[in-house]
Parts: sequence; C-alpha cells; structure tokens
Amino acid sequence: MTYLGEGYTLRSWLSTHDHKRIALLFAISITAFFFIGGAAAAFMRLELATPAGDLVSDDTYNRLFTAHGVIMVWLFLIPSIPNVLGNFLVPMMIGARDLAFPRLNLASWYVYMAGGILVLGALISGGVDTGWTFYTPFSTMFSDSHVVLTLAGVFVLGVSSIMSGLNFIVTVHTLRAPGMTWFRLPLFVWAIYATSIILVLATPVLGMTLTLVAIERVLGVGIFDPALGGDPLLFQHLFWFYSHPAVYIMLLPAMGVASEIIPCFARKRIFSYRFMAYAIIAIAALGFLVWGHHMFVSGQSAYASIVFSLLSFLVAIPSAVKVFNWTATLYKGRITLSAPMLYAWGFVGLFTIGGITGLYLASLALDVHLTDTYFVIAHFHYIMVGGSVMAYLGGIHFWWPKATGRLYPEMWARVSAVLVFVGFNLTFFPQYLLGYQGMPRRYHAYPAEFTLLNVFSSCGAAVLAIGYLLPLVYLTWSLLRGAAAGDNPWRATGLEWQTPSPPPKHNFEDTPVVEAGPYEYEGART
Ligand code: HEM
Ligand SMILES: [Cu+2]
Repeated sequence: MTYLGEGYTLRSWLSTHDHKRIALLFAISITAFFFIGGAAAAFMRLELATPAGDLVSDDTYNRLFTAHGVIMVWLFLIPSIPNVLGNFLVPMMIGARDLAFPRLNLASWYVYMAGGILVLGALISGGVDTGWTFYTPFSTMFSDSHVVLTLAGVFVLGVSSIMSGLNFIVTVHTLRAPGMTWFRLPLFVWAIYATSIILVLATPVLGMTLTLVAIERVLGVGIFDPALGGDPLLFQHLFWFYSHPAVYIMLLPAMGVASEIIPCFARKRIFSYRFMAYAIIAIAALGFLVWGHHMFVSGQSAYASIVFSLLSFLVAIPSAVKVFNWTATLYKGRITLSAPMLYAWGFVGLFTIGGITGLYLASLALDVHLTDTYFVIAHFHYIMVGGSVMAYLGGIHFWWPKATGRLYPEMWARVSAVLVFVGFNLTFFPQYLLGYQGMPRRYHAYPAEFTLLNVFSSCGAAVLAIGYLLPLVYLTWSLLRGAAAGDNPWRATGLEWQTPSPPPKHNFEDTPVVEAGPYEYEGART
C-alpha cells in the first residue's frame, strides 16, 4: 500500500506522522500563502503601471509591500524547499524510514499554521506598514499599524523553523543507511543539512530581536530608542545577523535541487562532488559574517564597512565554484531539456545575475548610489525568485512522479518554465535600470520619466503570473488523469528512486545498503 492509501479521512492527514504526508500538508499551505503574497504583489505592479499614485493610497501601498514581504519571506521562501521537498526526500535519500522525530515534524506544521494565522490576522485587521524589515524607531515609536501581532506571527514561524532544522540535523546524523557515508550523501541532503544549521543558529536571534521590538513598543523600555537611552542601529545589526543568513536558508536548498536535476538530465556524475559539498558549508559559514553590508549607509564605522565589504566579496568564491561545477557537469553530457532541467538552467542563470549584482552592492562606493533603490529589489528578486522559486518549481516537477505516481504533461510544463523565465526577466531586469537611474523603492508614485520601464515590469509580472498559475492547473489535472509514472521515469540514481512510486509508508521494505556515491550515471559522451 502506498503512503497516500494509508487513510483517506481528514483526520488521517491531520494526525499523520509520515514525513511524506507532512510534506504534502506543507506543500498545500505554502502554496496558498504564495498566492496570497502574490496577490499583494499584483496590486503593487498594477499601481506602478502608471506614474500617478491612483490605485491605492500611500498608506495602503506601505501595507501591501509589507504583507508581500512578510508572507513571501517567512511563509513561503524559508519553509518552501526544506519543509516540502526536504521533508519528503531527506529520509528516502539517506535510506531511512522517516525523520528522527516524526511527531516534532507534525508539530512543526501546526506551529507554522499558527504563525500563518497570526500574520494573516494582522493583515486582515488592517495590516502593517513597517516593511518586512521592521526597522526601528518607526516600528517601535511611530507606526500605528498591527506591528505586535505580526511580530508574534513571525516569532511563532521561527519556532517552526527551529523544530524542523533540529529534526533534519538529528536525522542526517543518526539515520543514514549502512554505507551512506557523509561523502556519499546527495548534495541535496548536504544543502538541507547546512540550511538546518543556519536555521537553528540564526533564528533564535530573530526571535529575540522581534521580542525586544515588542517590549519597547508595548512597555516603553528603552532598547532601540535613543530618547530612552537605546540604540536604533542595534536593531539593524540584530535583524541582519539573522536575515543575511536567512537568504542562504532560501538559497542553499535551491542549490541542492539543481545539483540533483542537472546530473540526471546530463547523465553525468556531478563535477567535483567534494568541492560542491565544501562550497555549501563555506557559504553557510561565510553567510554569518557579512550582515553589515546592509548597513553601509547607516553611519556604522567605515572600518567595519570595509571588512564587511571584503567578506561579502569572499562569498562569491564558493558561489562561483558551484556555478562552474554545474556548467562543467553539462560538458559533453547527454542532455535532455526536460521541464525540470529548464527550471534548473533558469535557476543557475538567474542566480548568477543576482549574485554578480550582489557584488555591485557590496562595493562601498557604488552601494551609496544604489542602496534603497529598485536595484536592490531587482538583486534580491533575481536571487530569491529567479533562483529559489525556479529551483523549487524544478524540484516539484522532478519529484512529482515519485510523490504522486503520475506523470505531468511535459509540453505544458516546458511552456510554464519558459513563461516563468521570460516573465521573470521582463519584470525584474527593468528594475535594475530603474534603480540605477535613481528610482527609490517603497513609493507608490514616481516621476513620469520612469514610466516606460515600469510598464515593462508590470507587463512582465502578468506573464509571470500566468507562468505560476499554469502548473497549478496541469499538476491538478495530472493528479486525476496523469499517466502512471513507474518507479523511476528519469532513470535517476538516488535512493528515493529505488522505492515504488508513490512510496509505501515506511519507504523501504528492507534498509538499503549503499555501495556507491550518489551520481553514478552512464557518463560523458566521447
Ligand atoms: C546568494 C543569495 C542572496 C540572497 C538570497 C540575497 C538577498 C538579499 C536581500 C533580500 C536583500 C535586500 C534586503 C532589504 O533591504 O530588504 C539584499 C540586499 C543586499 N545584498 Fe544580497 N542576497 C544574496 C547574495 C548576495 C551576495 C553574494 C552579495 C554580495 C557579495 C549580496 C550583497 C547584498 C547587499 C550589499 C545588499 C544591500 C543593498 C542595499 O541595501 O544597499 N547579496 N540581498
Ligand atoms: Cu546580506
């Protein structure tokens, strides 16, 4: 019997301890939040299609971009790949029957939902206008919106992050099948492992910081407000100490997904496996040392800025190692341009553009010109949407036959991959130009000279929206009508492909014994 057949009642789903079912619970919830966050973005792009601020008021606009940011970061990107794909795959990839703590896994979903409801509650009761960054002193002294409720929601979401991170760490340490040594782990598992370490180390700092904001706001204790003896920059240090590592929480799992898809559809071993694993660790570690690059114009010491700038440049090294190794994996490969591969290529290209423009921002002099402009918006969307969301969708397609036992319509999937790629670039590339020309972020109206590029951007957003809605349609269709997939339609090598599709409750009848590395494909064309 498959894991899907283990009970059809709502109760059997809401009380399940099976990592695969919990992955589906997360998949459904984060998809819902993705489209709610997307709706806020749609309103913003609609407003920005004309220079006048004629659709919503400035105050409403502030609430829209805050809702968009908070939802996309904490309710979608952070949990997306770890809690959906990681949950589903990590136990199977290491030859285990489940995560180490199945109940904690289910609890993490409930806590996530509680956080989501708190955030939604704040939005429905009027919203928040601080931006997802909650900068003080605005958030503690001046904002008259639902700051504390939102902080509480994000705090609770952080608890869910920590629960899941701990679960993955313990699982990878203790439940690997015989023969599954560290350097035989699929790179996706390495990525989730490194991400989990960031989750466990960085998230408590976020929780503490948000609590301090709430304490100052509610009780008037002077922490960040200089009038009360506090220090407003302290907030930025604490916030970015979490939030820069958090961008790697969003990015490393995406890198893991690409590292599974690319070898499979190039029929080659991943180029330089060990350096790929070391690069993941290096990025995770360096990610903790660069937060000050968000504060170059904040008045922090120039010497601190020089060090933060230098360290930020260092992150480029392991990132470039990964891009080169994915490319080298393709060299002389027997390449199939399947939908997951298209998504993976989109990921690599867009991440590279996002990473390189990160270097512009990390350059002290240039950042003064670019900071708080649309250039920054373009930069982080190239990383988080072009990068992480593309990879997430690639992963959803790649493992869809495993999770559901059905094939998706390949042609439509390729169409949607191309639409997402084209729509994405049309939306966000003009924003680099706008930022460079000086258009500031977070305004609902702008001078007429910026109109043309903004119209491009809004049209691109419409294409992108179609690209995101299409998979919702054909994947639902595939659930009901899709052709049977067979156990391993891609002839992939990972342990998860050695189980039936969909897998049985405990994944493996007998614990597998691992005798080789993860990417034993036929090899290069000669
Ligand atoms: C690799 C994954 C990355 C992600 C997910 C990411 C994400 C982000 C985000 C979300 C912001 C905007 C924060 C805000 O103000 O709301 C940002 C800004 C910034 N990023 Fe990145 N980033 C990444 C890589 C890099 C790299 C490699 C560098 C430098 C080497 C970099 C340098 C910067 C700088 C300097 C800013 C601040 C710009 C400013 O406010 O003036 N980023 N990034
Ligand atoms: Cu950063």
